[in-house]
Amino acid sequence: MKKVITYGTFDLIHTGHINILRRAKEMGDYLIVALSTDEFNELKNKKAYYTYEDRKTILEAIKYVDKVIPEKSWEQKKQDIQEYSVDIFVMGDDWEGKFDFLRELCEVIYLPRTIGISTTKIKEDFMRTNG
Ligand code: C2G
Repeated sequence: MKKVITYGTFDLIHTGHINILRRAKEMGDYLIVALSTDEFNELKNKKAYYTYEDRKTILEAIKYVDKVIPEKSWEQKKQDIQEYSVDIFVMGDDWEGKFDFLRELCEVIYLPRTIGISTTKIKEDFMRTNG
């Protein structure tokens, strides 16, 4: 069984997230999503609208997602890959090159981001029309 992993905040789920989850799943048989906790989001200077639990519930309802684990630190990726016997690590290409050190453990693939959509844009558009 080929196992794939990806990481992120996945707040206000949108088609950019769905596209990368679908493409990541298509690369294997089992997709793990390491979901940034609320505390880790603070380290990323991100304030998610939904709590970790709500973002986890939403992700678990997506057919491409087989397992959701917490992302608590920048340093856990090697351990996760070994613990879950991951074959492929996938991230959007805004992270191009940042995780190449994982190539000693698994395949590392950066996928093109979906243009024109982001959680930040959703929030800004909403504020502009409803602010
Ligand atoms: N993404 C995408 N297209 C978009 C928006 C996001 O392909 N229009 C991808 C990102 O490239 C990322 C994933 O969706 O691979 C999740 O995006 P975020 O929730 O913004 O994740 P991020 O904050 O980049 O967290 O340790 C890694 C970090 O936790 C990544």
